[in-house]
Amino acid sequence: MKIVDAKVIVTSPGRNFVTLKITTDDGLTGVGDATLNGRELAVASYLTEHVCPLLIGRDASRIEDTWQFLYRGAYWRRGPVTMTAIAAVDVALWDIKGKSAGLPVYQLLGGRSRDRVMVYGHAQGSTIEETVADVGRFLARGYQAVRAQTAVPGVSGTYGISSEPDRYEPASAGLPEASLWSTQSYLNHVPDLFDAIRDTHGYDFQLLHDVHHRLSPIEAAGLGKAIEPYRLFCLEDPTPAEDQTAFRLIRQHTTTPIATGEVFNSIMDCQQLITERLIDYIRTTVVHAGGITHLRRILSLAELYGVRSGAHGATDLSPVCLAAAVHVDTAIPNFGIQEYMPHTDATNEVFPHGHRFHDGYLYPSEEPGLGVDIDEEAAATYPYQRAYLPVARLHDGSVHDW
Ligand code: GCO
Ligand code: MG
Repeated sequence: MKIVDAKVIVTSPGRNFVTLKITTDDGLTGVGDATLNGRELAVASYLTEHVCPLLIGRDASRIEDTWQFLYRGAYWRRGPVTMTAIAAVDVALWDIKGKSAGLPVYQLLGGRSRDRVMVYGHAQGSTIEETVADVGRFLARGYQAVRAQTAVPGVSGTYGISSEPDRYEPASAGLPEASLWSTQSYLNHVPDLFDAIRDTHGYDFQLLHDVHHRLSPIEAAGLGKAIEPYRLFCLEDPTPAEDQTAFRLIRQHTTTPIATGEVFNSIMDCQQLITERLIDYIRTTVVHAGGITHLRRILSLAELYGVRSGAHGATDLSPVCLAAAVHVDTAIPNFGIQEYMPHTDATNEVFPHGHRFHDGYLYPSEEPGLGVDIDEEAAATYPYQRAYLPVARLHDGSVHDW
């Protein structure tokens, strides 16, 4: 089973996606998500110029060897661009292996550890009252877990708040938008949000919140401590994630569970966080952490230390990534939760898929392989549009952390 073609498809059905499609000499195809939000063409070019030529003629069944070849065999390791490209190859090869075996990918990973995958949806609002009402909408639809974000007074364009129901778009076309950030306003405001949510909806569901890496370790420790009474499922990305020792300080002060890692691309990025038990949920994903092969290694290490999965699943992770994520979530023993922001109709048209959402849970496709494809004709009707995530600045004009 030799690889005869590897092509990169860039499409923008409402937002940019990069997809790798691999074809074998016996006519099987596999797809892998290669989308790196705001840096899409860097991965497309890494694949086209440097990786695809290496794939032609290789045995498509040698997933592990191909991973080792692309990672260990290259002098320059790690980094989001490289690891997203390797992930795309890896996932496409798992898709092909599933198709050649006639089995859905979760069966290749050891079969079901669970019947369904709990997800969290995104409640949001421009005021606390609006967000509380939005949480109610999710609960009424059967969600077991809801992430709640609210606009911060005096912080124009708070990230993650949009007028669209159920989702927000993380990037916008053109050059990066400037958004204002005030830690003081945020910390003064956000505990009232959890208070109002628990007061209105009680404690019989999981509540989550994302800080988007905006706090210092001691600010995060204080927030975690202040919101302990509201019993969050997890507080996500309290501080810039690459500073692993910062989490020691947070841990010393609070029992609020901590999730981080959506920006990580290697097991080295989270080794200390896991082995020192500094976090509770690891948010690494198939697309940004080296594919199913590498993500499984991270999750196996995490299992040993009682850390559970909490995979990133915003709309910039394509339905190809989500399909793969649901297979992994279904199979692993230490699943925690899966983020879920539904894609637009245009995106779903470009990526027909068999995984399904129902009543607060995702179910994997039962088709052989990943159970997702790319409709190349539809994809071609949505040309790439340069887009960026916003950049946060403080009142004095200086750039702040993401
Ligand atoms: C989340 C996120 C997203 C990311 C975005 C980056 O938890 O869903 O933080 O909003 O910022 O996916 O590309
Ligand atoms: Mg996040």
